[in-house]
Amino acid sequence: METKNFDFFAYLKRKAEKVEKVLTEFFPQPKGYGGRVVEAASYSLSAGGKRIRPVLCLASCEVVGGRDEDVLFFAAGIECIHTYSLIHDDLPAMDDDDFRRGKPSCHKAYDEATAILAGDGLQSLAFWFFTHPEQVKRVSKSALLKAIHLISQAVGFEGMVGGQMADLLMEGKKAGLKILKWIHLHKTVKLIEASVLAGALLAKAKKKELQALKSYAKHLGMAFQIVDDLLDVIGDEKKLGKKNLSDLKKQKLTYPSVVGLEKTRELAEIHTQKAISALEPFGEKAIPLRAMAEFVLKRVY
Ligand code: GRG
Repeated sequence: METKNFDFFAYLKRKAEKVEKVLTEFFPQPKGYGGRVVEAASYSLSAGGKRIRPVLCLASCEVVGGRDEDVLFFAAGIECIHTYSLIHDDLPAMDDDDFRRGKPSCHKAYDEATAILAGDGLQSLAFWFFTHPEQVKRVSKSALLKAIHLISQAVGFEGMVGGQMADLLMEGKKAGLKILKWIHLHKTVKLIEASVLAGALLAKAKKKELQALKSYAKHLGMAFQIVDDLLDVIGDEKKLGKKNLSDLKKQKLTYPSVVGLEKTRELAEIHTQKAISALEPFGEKAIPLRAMAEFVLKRVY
């Protein structure tokens, strides 16, 4: 399985555009006295994210023989959940970031209360997309229920929210690899895993296919988070110079702060390789998913 002749960026663009179309056409209008919150949500949603999770959902549907059209609304809902998590993560009570997706973060462009509500509204909107008649009519009801159940768990107390809580609790504290892995698995990996599994479930994947995709997604998610940690360090080095970096990174629990830069790079490569190996049963059909794993790693090389 080679990705040399595969234009991954064209693929990503093509798939992301399909999701974008649904998001744009079906996003609520900012009307009524509460229209400001819709504007704020729309501001963050259209601020230029890579759309990795919805595209993964489409790609895993495709690898087991499904069609994009059958999971587009579901994929749109996944992006709403992801964007809600970023809006809330940027709040002063959490990561306190002034910028997101290259633009002022939601609470900076609007205000904190509006940003909280925009995140809340996007989370509800996700379930509106998951259960939209256009989605319901295209797939088996039991598969759809399973996919919704899976996503709910992945982003709730036993997933992203739990991971975020642990991350906040560990701020400024010393912790080892075991805790770090747990945080990343819950905060980041579970939603990526659920995006992949949902796409496959909705396309009636077989048990063996789901197992392989679960392993792929888990390793891809780990590589994604480790690379994100590395990019943070690289970005901070550029901004601050190396000597102030150790002070800054004391606060944050990241792979480089726990295992060092060299081991972090090594782990990113190991997880990427494991993700790619998990795709073997799918042969050539898995080229887009393989290219996605390579893309994640390439962001730091
Ligand atoms: C607030 C409940 C709650 C959870 C927040 C998403 C999250 C959990 C925290 C974000 C912290 C962070 C930067 C984690 C690294 C992985 C990650 C989610 C990166 C951002 O995802 P991309 O690169 O972003 O897919 P775009 O903007 O392209 O969608």
